[in-house]
Amino acid sequence: MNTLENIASLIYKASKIGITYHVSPDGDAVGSALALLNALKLIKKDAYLISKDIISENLQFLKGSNEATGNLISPIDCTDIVIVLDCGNYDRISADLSGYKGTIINIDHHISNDKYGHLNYVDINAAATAEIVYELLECLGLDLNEKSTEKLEIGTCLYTSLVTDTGGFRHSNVTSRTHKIASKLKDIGVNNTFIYQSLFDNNTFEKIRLTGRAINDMELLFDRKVSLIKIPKSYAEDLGIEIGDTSDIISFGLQIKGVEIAVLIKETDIGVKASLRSKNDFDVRKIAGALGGGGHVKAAGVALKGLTLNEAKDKILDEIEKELL
Ligand SMILES: [Mn+2]
Repeated sequence: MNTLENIASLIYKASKIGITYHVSPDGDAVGSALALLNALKLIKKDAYLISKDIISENLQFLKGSNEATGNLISPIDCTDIVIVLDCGNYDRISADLSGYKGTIINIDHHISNDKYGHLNYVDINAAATAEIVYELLECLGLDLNEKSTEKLEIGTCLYTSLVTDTGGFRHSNVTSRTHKIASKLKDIGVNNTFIYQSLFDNNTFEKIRLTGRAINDMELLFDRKVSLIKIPKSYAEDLGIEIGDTSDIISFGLQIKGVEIAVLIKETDIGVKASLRSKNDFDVRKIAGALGGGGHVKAAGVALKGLTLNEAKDKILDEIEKELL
């Protein structure tokens, strides 16, 4: 049975537990994973992080983030369960599970989740995977009303997930549950200002200049309903940085009056990565899905391997045109 109670009892029976998330982990992936990691250690479980990725700098204030070295990419021997958080598809797991014979538990909130686990708990009404992790911690018997250093560290991870996956509590995925959990976390001393500043008021000058250059080249298409931002690798190279996370850059595309869909495409070593956001009813997951990607109704993405930026742009605009007509 795919219930949190069952997952909790499996966790209690297990001695060695691996935790992982989606590749290029965002705030929710990292916050959920580290909240669970710290909580499992607190209940004396031998838990560890499996990660092909290194955690981005603005998330390194979270306890346990240093465990993602990029070196441990498959489960260690005798791992009873691997818990995959915030990851909709097997191919996007930031771990190599090909030789793994144990139990895979998939905990997620993406509507496009493939249910690749032996146990799958997918709650598409959760604004962030951290909401599910919070409930799982309750099932594990952790008292999240109690103030302690450990609980504060766990709470900081969970709150970070909520803030990042809801755009600072502004997206339509926010429910009363989101606020209830945030409220409980605030009660145990979670510092929302510190978290916000660590996440967002922490950019390098070069990143802001990259943002400026990307915005400068933004195009408005389809009657000014669609904004498009293109980021060639050379932009970042000129500034001596990696392109990195671009979720803050795409949000500028959506801030324009009348724009319904924002598209951001960036050049990578293997092709192009595209992100899509929508303001109202337009389902960008459909666009990403048609091209082999996935995500949520208002936030989706797709990797377009082997394409140039212009080829990727044409493909995406073709799909958008089909849906707009
Ligand atoms: Mn998420």
